[in-house]
Amino acid sequence: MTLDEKLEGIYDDVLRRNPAEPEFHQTVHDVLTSIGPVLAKHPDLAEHKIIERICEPERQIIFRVPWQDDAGEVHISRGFRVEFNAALGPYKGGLRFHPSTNLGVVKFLGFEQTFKNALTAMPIGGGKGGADFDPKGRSDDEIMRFCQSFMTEMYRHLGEYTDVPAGDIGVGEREIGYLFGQYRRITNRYESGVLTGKGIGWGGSQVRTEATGYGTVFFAREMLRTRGDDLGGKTCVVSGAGNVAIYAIEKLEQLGARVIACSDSSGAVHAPRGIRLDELKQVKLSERGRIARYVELDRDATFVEHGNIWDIPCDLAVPSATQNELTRRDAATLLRNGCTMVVEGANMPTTPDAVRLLEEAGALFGPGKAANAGGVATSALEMQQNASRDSWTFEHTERRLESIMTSIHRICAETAEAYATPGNYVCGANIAGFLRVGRAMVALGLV
Ligand code: NDP
Ligand code: 2IT
Repeated sequence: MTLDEKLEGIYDDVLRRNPAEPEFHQTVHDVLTSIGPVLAKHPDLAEHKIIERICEPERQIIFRVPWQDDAGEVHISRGFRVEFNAALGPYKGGLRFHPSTNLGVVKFLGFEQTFKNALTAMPIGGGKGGADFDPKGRSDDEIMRFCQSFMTEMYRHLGEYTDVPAGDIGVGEREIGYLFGQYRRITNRYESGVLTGKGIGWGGSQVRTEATGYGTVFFAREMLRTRGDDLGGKTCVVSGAGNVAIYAIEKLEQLGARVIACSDSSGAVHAPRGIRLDELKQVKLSERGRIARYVELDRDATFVEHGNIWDIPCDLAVPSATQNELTRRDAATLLRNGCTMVVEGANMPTTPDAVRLLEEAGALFGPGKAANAGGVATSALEMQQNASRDSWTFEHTERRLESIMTSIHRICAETAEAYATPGNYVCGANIAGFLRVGRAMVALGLV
């Protein structure tokens, strides 16, 4: 899609100042494409150069993370924290441990996070971090040493009022525990609100583990409701088999849908009678194994090595693994096979040309910055419980999550309507997020 002349100039500047960061370029382009009509209605935002400022992270931190493996060999990883925007609250966003992590990836995630967090209407700014460390095959001791070394540098940039990380790919409760332990030791402060995704016994919140997957499904349910439809009997394909995928599958099954496939980076599992969650959790959460092992526990399922999960016919696709995992070709296959809806559990999993194809075909499309915001929203609920030294029940917390997802859906739908793109959740999410951050930036002055 084309940008008007002014936005084109801003985008060219972003390209020039951030070379070789294709994922960051992609997310900026996505937002700029939506916000043209906003500037016409709100000239003050243009006057204060809000777009130019929003595209420039407030602070970018890159650091060396030395660590030793179990054999005593020394490794040097690279750590990142991009503190993108704190107009609405402390920087907030996850940490990713994956070998593909680089500055451009962290910036794309931090940019998305800024808009996503605004959509939750909670007091959280946007940030993201991580390292190019590959946790696959590493022992528990190696993971702990890595987390301790990472935090030994990062602690100085964090604080419950400053910057509050959580998990993302390769970072879950175990890693948050080691990171929190090291932060507590270095600072000598039991500052619970400095990290979210903690364990229930030491300051964590009920439902945070489930929140991203559950929230994505609540969002999908709201989208279907606009067409007088529901999830009952829908056939679904969920890519990935990590935190987001597992709990998306759980909630889809609870709401009467049938999930027939999931995956990891080694291939896809096809279970026409429905994925069995206990077995999937056993393989991925308890054993930390590869997805091929699942078919040993479910004889009705088949494993397709390096198989493309989007070749499996479904009504609803929920990409929940990583960025750009669903291409235009995949979207064409999905549509040909009768798929009418794609909802993003992951961050930016659908390529721009795939999104366009889905929109042109009239399929429902739920962008990640709205659909997967339940994770970070529940992180904000965790911060709220930590600040008041309280802990809520599962039922209460899940009701809060449900109502937040309903509100996010409503603001996206209403904003899309107000800006003459009814049903377009990409425009709705980008504009609503931009307006919330932009107005706060104007109010806080030129800082
Ligand atoms: P996990 O590490 O728990 O799981 C990631 C899953 O995706 C694994 O099955 C992994 O397979 C697969 N995967 C990761 N990278 C790749 C890759 N490059 N190619 C193919 N498969 C890949 O992470 P999460 O479930 O937490 O995160 C999944 C997505 O959801 C990410 O985009 C993340 O940013 C996003 N997200 C996460 C939130 C959270 O609260 N955790 C909140 C909102 C969004 P393998 O094990 O083989 O690598
Ligand atoms: O992408 C995301 O929203 C996350 N990884 C969760 C961030 C958080 O702070 O809970």
